[in-house]
Amino acid sequence: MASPAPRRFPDGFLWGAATSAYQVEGAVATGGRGESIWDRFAHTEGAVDGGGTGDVACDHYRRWRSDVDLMASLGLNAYRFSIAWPRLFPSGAGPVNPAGLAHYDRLIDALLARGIEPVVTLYHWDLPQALQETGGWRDRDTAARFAGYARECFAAYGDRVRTWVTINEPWIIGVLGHQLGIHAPGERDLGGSVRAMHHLLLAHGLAVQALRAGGGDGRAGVAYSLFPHEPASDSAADLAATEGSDGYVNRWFLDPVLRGEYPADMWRRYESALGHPLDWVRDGDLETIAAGADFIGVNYYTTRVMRAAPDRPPFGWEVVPVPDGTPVTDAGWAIVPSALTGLLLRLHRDYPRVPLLITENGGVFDDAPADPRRVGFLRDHLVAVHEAIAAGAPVAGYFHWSLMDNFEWAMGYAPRFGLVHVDYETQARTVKDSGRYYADLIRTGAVR
Ligand code: IFM
Repeated sequence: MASPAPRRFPDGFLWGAATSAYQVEGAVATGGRGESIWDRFAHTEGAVDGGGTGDVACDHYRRWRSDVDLMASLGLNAYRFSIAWPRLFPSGAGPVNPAGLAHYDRLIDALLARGIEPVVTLYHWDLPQALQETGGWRDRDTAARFAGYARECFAAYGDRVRTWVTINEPWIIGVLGHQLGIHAPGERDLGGSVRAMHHLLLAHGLAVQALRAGGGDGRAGVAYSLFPHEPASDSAADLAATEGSDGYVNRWFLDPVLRGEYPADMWRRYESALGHPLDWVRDGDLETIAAGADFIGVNYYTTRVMRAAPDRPPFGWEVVPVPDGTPVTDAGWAIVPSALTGLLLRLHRDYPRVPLLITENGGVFDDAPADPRRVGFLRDHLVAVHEAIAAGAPVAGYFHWSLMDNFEWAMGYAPRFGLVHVDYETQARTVKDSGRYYADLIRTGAVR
């Protein structure tokens, strides 16, 4: 059978892979780094499967030179990584720590020297613990602190970094960290979570204002964890549950940044679940949040199939378990590449003219170095991205999650997401078949 015709991606497409500081850096007590909420949380008994912490992780803080060589050998033209806020501001505020500043300075220069564009995330969950002690994201002042930290990054690196992701996955931070307590800071309070999520969006807006005030040509966006939704049936109740959950997961974050308003249906739902107004939202906040975004960062992993569950708090709906026989990753997440096409086209329709960047996409597959399932996952998702581009969606790049196996938060080190295998005993890196497949694809600029 003839192989399918190559689907070519636009010139200038960013072919990248992503990581985040706490998941790969290790060296948590080196170079004057302060404690983060993830250090504190991971060291809490029972918080992380297998008792893992980010103390060593992939030792990327020390091995960054050879890791940049590895990226170059794969032909990546972009690398998305995050700056650890507690490396720059060990106690959240005060003078910047020169050793922390110098570390990312060298990394950025090394990337650029290899023709790899640095795409820098400012907040990928490692809040300085000192700021948690003054209320963390529940405290409005944390948004102002974030803006100060962002300003410092723009001043130090803005001559070389063009693309900034302000906040990674505000919904996950709110839900897992503040509502369900399974991520740092381990809080369980619905109101606290809604409040924290508002301050995260405010932090984004303040950072965008700071970036614009600096006068450079940098662009900024939020990386959202977006879940396409489907109803379990055509019943009115399941359709309402699906629309409601889409408000909870997706629209609550997209609408304020891109339209300057919270979705009214979800606002009512939160007020009724909490029994009081969302009085932490102050006059002028939405104007700040709607300072906007130069792109939408799309983190896509799987879908949510929803059904009504009237007795289920807080909103009377639930996610339907993945049916037997559905293709899943080793984390049990359904593999649905076509939903990525739909998601990109929906974003293009609902928030027109905003460029889209796939800031994360990947799956847990334990096989290595031969990992045919990840090769298939990568191919099928890139075909899905190509279909969206062909239908008019302005997708500017794709970042695979992840460059290498790393610390998967509360799930510890067992789930492996990498294009590159990491032996955590020796820190040896081995490129998986998926890494080689991705390198070939980048070389040709096309997927078959
Ligand atoms: O590892 C995480 C990443 O930190 C944020 N997005 C989802 C990934 C996989 O769970």
